[in-house]
Amino acid sequence: MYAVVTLEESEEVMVTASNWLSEDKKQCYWPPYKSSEKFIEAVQKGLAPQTGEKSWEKLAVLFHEEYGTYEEAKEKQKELNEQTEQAATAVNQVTETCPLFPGPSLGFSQNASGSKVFSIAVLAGTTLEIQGTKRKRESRDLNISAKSNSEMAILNMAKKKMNEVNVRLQNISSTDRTTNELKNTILDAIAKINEMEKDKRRKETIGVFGKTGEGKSSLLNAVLGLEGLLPSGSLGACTAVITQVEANLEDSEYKAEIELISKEEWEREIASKDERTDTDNERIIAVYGADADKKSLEELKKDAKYAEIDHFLSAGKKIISHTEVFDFLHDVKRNIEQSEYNPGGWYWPLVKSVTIKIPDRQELLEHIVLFDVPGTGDCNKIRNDLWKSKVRECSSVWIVNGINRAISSIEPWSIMEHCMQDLGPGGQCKTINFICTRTDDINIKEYQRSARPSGDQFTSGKNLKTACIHHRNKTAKDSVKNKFETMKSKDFRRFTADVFTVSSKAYFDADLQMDQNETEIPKLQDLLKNTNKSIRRELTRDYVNQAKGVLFFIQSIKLDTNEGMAKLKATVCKDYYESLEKALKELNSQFNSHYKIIEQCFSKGVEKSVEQCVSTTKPVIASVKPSDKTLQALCKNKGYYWPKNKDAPVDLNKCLAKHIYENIDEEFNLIFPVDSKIKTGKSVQEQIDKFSIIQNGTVYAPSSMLYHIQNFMKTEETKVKTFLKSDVVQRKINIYSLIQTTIQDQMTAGYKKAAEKRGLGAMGKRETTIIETIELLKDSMFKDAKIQFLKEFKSVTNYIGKTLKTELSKSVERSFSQSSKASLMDVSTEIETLETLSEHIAEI
Ligand SMILES: Nc1nc2c(ncn2[C@@H]2O[C@H](COP(=O)(O)OP(=O)(O)OP(=O)(O)O)[C@@H](O)[C@H]2O)c(=O)[nH]1
Ligand SMILES: [Mg+2]
Repeated sequence: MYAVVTLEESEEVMVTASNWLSEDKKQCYWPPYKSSEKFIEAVQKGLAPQTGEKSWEKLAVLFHEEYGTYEEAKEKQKELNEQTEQAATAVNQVTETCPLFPGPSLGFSQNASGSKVFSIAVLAGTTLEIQGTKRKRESRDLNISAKSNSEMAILNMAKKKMNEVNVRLQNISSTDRTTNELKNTILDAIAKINEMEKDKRRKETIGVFGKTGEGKSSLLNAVLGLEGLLPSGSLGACTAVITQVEANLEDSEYKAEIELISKEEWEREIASKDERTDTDNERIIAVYGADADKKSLEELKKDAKYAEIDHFLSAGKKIISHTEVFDFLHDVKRNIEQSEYNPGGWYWPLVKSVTIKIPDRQELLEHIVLFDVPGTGDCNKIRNDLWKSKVRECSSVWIVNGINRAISSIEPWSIMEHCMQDLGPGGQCKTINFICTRTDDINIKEYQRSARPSGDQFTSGKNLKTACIHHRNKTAKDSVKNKFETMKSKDFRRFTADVFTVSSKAYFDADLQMDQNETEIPKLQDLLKNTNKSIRRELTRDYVNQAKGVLFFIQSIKLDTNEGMAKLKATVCKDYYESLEKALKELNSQFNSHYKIIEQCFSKGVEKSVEQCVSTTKPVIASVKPSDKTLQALCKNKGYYWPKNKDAPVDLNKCLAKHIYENIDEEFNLIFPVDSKIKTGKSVQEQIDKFSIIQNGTVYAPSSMLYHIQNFMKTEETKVKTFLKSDVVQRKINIYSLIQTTIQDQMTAGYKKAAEKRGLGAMGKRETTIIETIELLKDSMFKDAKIQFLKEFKSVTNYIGKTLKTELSKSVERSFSQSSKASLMDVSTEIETLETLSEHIAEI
């Protein structure tokens, strides 16, 4: 067996043989070897202590854990060392702003001005003279002022404290069953919060949208500092598949996970030669080669290429992995790129989704997912659905457009208009950034002629070019901001918006002689870094809160020694339950009044929909009429189709839901604002924030058991509220989407019937069938949407109440039911440390 310990004197984390540990695991025999090889050999062999001529020292240690294999123990050692290093890195980042301060190696002290300063020992310049025994270290005490950016240091400090508590708990040996049960409950709780902290799934999604060729992929490459990571469109090529980019936090490989459509889906799409749209034909040519579009499915099946593609699709999923970007791009390209060249070698039509994971970009991508969304044009049912669901996932959107046409082009704005429902009430988007690309691309003479910039700065040479670029950047920024302000859509103004003027090309190309900051790529990188930091801060806050909860719980046990305490506890416990019931009642009544308001709005929407749905839908169908294949595709796709080269898709279900949206959106946004920080006075989040079972004004002496129980309850409340916060967002997206899905479900049979119309006058027959279906269903369809929507609304509010009730009842029960009469351990200093960490995390 092997043990992982921290040497108390040097704070070095080491792997030792378990048989070198004393019984209480507080000391460890240490061999006198100078060579590290010899030391490792002794550990691996588990040499008996005092073997050899020289005597072995006994060192004070902090025991962590034991493992069956040496490798497992080394893994743990690595993990603990990484935690210390991260703390050191975070602290080093603030050394320039923080003066060196002599203080205790861990803990808090007062600085000259009397404010609290958190100081942490950073070990530097370690030199091993004799393996493990004498370490010369320079120990620097560094201060983290309350304002400094040190969430990593705070997290690591909290983790270290909890680690120590864990070790102390494990070392408690008792024959008392209750004590052992308590001990295990607490150990479980610590293990859970450590798991939670390791959970890297908390992500913010940024969707990058824009017309084809405007520079989205190039922009992402520049922001990630990886030229050529995503294929960018030279030689008429462009991105054809929604590509998700995230960090590879596991190893140093570039990885692509490519999910393919099924063989059946592909065959269905290309089956009927006569019904293929231009897009279908384009896909067939890309996969099988020139003229393949002229062949029927049976004819295609005779080609060797068909068997190759059949085999390719049978895998279902494809993984590509390389250590070099260049090799990676080479292999990934044909799966996500579309090109008119070399028809017959491209896989993009067969790809459902692609996730690219890149190493060494933790600072930029740790908690961020970027979506490179292809410019409009391609469409199939699977990807249309994917497109919608991806839009709903975005917490931020970057609209990319060439600076030359930043204002004049209407595409990005119409994409935005089209997405508004899925970004706002139906999604979770908080920010829209407009990114004007290709700022380096300027014809000076032309620009001077058209823009007529005036002033002394327009001299000659490089300065003239720079001046023109700056002038154009500023003009574009002002104009886009202006457009944001004057956008008619009220919905648009709900988002936080900013404008960037970037050059992805100049970021990599020094010959273009643009200062890196002038390219504004660093600004976007900062945006990502800050998002990561704020998520790390949230995770740290959650960790510290939950760690405090565990400590308060431990401390309340220690103080549960008084004879008269049982009575008092019973009374206070009853108070908590009563308070919980009261708070739930209040919450329920708030939710009921929300329900009534939204029900009224919905009813108005239903009324208007019944009256006007036919006249609202007719012009939309008429807009696709010129091409019969488009109308047919629309019917085959359950009322949704994105014709090639159109700015936005045709969406009949959305159009049918229009009057409902008009009537409910405002109220819905007040109840579920996209940003939970926005106070609307009506938001569900505000009701959850307000919810508390702790009576205002009840103050206990800081050393009393009830004080610790109260604090434990506070941390439990915060924990359940944090959990609900992200859950509520997902559920509200679901509520909203029910409007369209209910309409779509009801209309599906009608769409199918319309798609089946053939022969002379099929176009008119399809149109008539759709209109007849709407006429037939209008009295039930919208009402049904209302029923589904309100049912889900009720279910969400019930769920919130139920979760608060269940979780907090459990917490009250846990804190009052334990009946240990013996003290478990004293963690008052740890509580003090974590309280101060809490204050710090609240301030940064
Ligand atoms: N001069 C200049 N050219 C750029 C810049 N960014 C992109 N380009 C060029 O613009 C073309 C299109 O760039 P992409 O990044 O492929 O555009 P995209 O928006 O991803 O296009 P799709 O994938 O079709 O949606 C390429 O030839 C790029 O080299 C820039 O900052 N300056
Ligand atoms: Mg692209």
